[in-house]
Amino acid sequence: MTQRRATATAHANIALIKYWGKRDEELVLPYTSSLSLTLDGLRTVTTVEFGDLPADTATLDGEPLHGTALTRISTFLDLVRERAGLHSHATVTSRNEVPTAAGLASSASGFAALAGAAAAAAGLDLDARALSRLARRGSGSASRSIYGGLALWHAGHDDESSFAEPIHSPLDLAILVILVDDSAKSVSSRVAMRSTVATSPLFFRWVEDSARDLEIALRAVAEGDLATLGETAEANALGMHATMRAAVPPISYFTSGTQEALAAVREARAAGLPAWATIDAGANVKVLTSAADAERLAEWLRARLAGLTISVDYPGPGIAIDKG
Ligand code: 2P0
Repeated sequence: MTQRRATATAHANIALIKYWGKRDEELVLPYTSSLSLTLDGLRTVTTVEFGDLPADTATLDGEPLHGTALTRISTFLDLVRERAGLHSHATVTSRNEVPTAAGLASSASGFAALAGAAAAAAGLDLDARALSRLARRGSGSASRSIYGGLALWHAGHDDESSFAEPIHSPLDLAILVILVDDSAKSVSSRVAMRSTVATSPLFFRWVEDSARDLEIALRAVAEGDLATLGETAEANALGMHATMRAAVPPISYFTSGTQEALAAVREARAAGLPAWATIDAGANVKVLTSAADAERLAEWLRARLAGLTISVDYPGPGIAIDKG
């Protein structure tokens, strides 16, 4: 058969209102809608080439993938093959480019880039919404990395209604990453989410709070109200981590470094700097601020948290696809 090949580049995103918990594991339908900022810092570049091959193969940063990691890619490629009526296997070559924020390895940029490259290589002509829905099947947060800047992932109720879309705002935002720990996380977010939904008595209370948080955050985004956005984002993230601590057995991604960084962010705020923390499935602390204050805040935090690497990231672009 003729070989079909495409390359896609997608950037990581940080959720300000979080996704945590699936209503449907197969379709990756979340309990909550989420709001994120795509960053320029970390990007994944992925090439997919379908050809006359005995099996799918994949490399990440030059290392061949095996086991669960390869199976997850192959299962995702099956969705693309099914839609394109294609029966051939693929070679997937992927690299993570991390110029600034180490420790931010991201399944969001990874599956967004894989979705874009695989769909284009298979000859599927998908618009951004269809691509967001497809990327969601690989990893929920990848649905948001199709877009640059702020993106809202509507939880929806089925495959069709669960997609992300771009959100416009007068705010010029920035995110600082306080690198507390760059080792791999102890529990994958997929496993941790499942356990939180199944066992945490706080989970459904957080789902309710999250709907209200999203409303407040969207209004703040539209009105250019950074303080309200920041306060809401910080409360939403801390609430998400509280649901995990109440799971059986408890899950905590926080380390003493996380607590120290959180305290420093509170102190920066008390000193009059715009700074609000958010934390994902790991120990690192991300700090929402304005683009105008980002460098000054980074200097302040570096002085307060001597020894920790702090990088500054600005909003990044949506997915770029190169057919050929
Ligand atoms: C988020 N996280 O909204 C949340 C906050 C981590 C904490 O999305 O199982 O890798 O592949 O759909 O997208 C990480 O979860 O999970 C995540 P799957 P994903 O950014």
